[in-house]
Amino acid sequence: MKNQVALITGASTGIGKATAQKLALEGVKLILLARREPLLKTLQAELSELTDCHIIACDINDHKTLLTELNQLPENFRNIDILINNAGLALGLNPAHETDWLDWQTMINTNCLSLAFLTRQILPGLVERNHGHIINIGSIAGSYAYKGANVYGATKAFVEQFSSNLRSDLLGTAIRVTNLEPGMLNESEFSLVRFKGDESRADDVYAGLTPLNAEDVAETIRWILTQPAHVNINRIEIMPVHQALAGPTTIKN
Ligand code: 8X3
Repeated sequence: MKNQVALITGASTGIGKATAQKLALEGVKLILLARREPLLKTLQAELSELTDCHIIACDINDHKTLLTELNQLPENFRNIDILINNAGLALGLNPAHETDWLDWQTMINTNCLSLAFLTRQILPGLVERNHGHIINIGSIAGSYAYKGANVYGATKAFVEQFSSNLRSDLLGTAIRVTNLEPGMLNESEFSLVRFKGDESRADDVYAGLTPLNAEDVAETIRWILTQPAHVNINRIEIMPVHQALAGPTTIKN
């Protein structure tokens, strides 16, 4: 992987940050994309001792700015080899009829529309060079229903099917596509974002159990990327031991 170029979205915290740290150790050149510039700058300063690091401080839903940034990438970052579509979020855990429509819109925009938009921009270069790997960060929520996951789970089902369909379209090329589906994960702002900054509700999610760490997922990404060139890992589902599939739920009156 040394000297390959990886673009990581949602790079300032959680899985994105841990993956950047992991790939920097392998000598991968990094383009780190996230909204919060100060966090990106701190990470850039840390990783620049190990590899070349370019930051893009922009909201992934601002497609115009994103396009401008991609069009003016420095020369040594232009040929992207690895795209890690990690930016995404869950908002709320209310039943569908009590949710905020804007939350649904934000999740669909970020998790589906912007992931597809960025992928569409990067794909032609990968195909032209007949080389590369796209790793989409899906979720167990894309495969299994749970109460309150409504649109969040549906966006991750989109990511799963999009990944499979990309594989079909890219058949005949050397490009690899993987959908990585983590379960419950701490050390990210996932629950804090889901509960809109309510720290005690977010902490409560992890009380009394050991969730995955961002490092666990980053190590899985490193493993996926380092498989022999003829091997495509289609999907990986990864959960903490303390989480399992609950099965159908019933309620009695
Ligand atoms: C998030 C996984 O289990 O918290 O993508 O819904 S879970």
